[in-house]
Amino acid sequence: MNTVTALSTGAAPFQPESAPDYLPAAILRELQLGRLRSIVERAWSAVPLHRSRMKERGIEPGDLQSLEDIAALPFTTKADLRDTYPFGLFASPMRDIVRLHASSGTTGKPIVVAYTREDVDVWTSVMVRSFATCGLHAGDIVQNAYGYGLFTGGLGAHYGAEGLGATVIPISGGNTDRQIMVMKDFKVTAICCTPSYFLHLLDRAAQMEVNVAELPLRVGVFGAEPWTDSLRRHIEAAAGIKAYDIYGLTEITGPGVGIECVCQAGLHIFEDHFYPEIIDPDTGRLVAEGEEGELVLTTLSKQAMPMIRYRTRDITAFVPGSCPCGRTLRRIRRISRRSDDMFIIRGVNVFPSQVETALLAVEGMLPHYQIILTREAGLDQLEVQVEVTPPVASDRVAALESLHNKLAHALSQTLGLRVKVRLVAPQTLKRSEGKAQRVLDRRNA
Ligand code: DLL
Repeated sequence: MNTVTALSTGAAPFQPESAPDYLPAAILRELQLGRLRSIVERAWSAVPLHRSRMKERGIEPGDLQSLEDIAALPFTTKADLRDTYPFGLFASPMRDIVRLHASSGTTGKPIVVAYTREDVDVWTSVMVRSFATCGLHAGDIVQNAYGYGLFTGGLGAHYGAEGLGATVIPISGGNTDRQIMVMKDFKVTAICCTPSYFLHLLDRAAQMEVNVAELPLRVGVFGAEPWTDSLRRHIEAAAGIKAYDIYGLTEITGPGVGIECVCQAGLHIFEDHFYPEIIDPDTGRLVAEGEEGELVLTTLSKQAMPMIRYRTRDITAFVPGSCPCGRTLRRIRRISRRSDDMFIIRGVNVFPSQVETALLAVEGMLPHYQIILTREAGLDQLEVQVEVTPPVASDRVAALESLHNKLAHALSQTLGLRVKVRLVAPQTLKRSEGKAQRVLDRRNA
């Protein structure tokens, strides 16, 4: 038995879609260069922002002679998506676009991404490869508790698990008691959700006197938010499963940019579709191999919305050397944190600036606020404390209550999350002497 077979968790047959995972490096690089050239050509000819940025740098698609030349291309940022909202970075006409997804922007508006039929197929294939990488196969019963909707988690995992030939339970997020009933009664063997939601499921299962470790569940595919190796160990021990880290982002495709294999020694990036670089976030230059920095991704095959050198703001490092699983795809370490102020609550991305925009649109609020993150029964909670103007502070209780409800509604509409609100009197919140510390993260306190 060779190493690959030995590591592929016994029952898992080789998944034909996974062949590109094992390409010799030289062939992979050649494939990447060919795809890079054509995607840059597409971005240049179809997207004015990409063309003007390249022109500013005096570079044309034909200048790309080697993969290293990618460093001459300009970066794309979340601000570019905001400034071209909603469809300004699309490279395909709407009649060729079969799907739109969206994720939080830095203010009230989301960022919008598009997929052609071919893009959905590529996304499905990287999700099939993701599941195969962590040992899932036809015959598995997959409880997909990522949210369905504009968030990419639900549909991404759904298409991938179906493509693999597994049985999908499209239960989406929430309704924890029903999740536990389904997990038990449907003999679920794999679950997909955020690691924090799985913790909550475990807590609730214990209260319901269900011992998850005794169920057929054997694999968890967890992502959409940062988590640690210690949390993995805790989950694996408590649930009697193997827990794998899956990474992705809406701007690039959704989940399926990279995932851990059974060695659990870094996330393999599906480099035939996503070209990774790691840069120093301050200088924009590549860091030395193995050093930590910001992950930058270029989509090598996306038709509807090519992304050139997208600055993810996610901090990681390449894992040096080759993986015992036999895949030649490079690996990154788990995402440890972000280089901006975005935080993630129950898998939903939140920027403090979104909170600010929403609360200042409500009359009677002062721009003094504090965001407090806590964890109750394994579930993340977000509370916004905000000072009200003096006339409001001296208002009747009924008026305050209606204002409270109005703000809570405005915030949940903007963020797509239930938010606790506490109105406080003027001059209550601590003032900062330097950078305001808007977010108090007490989740691990
Ligand atoms: O979270 C896509 C996804 C869905 C990934 C399901 C994995 C599983 P967005 O909502 O656009 O997309 O959020 C992307 O979430 O830039 C990271 O900051 C963070 N993130 C995603 N996966 C991980 C992970 C989806 N495994 C943003 N570890 C990214 C740490 C993660 N952070």
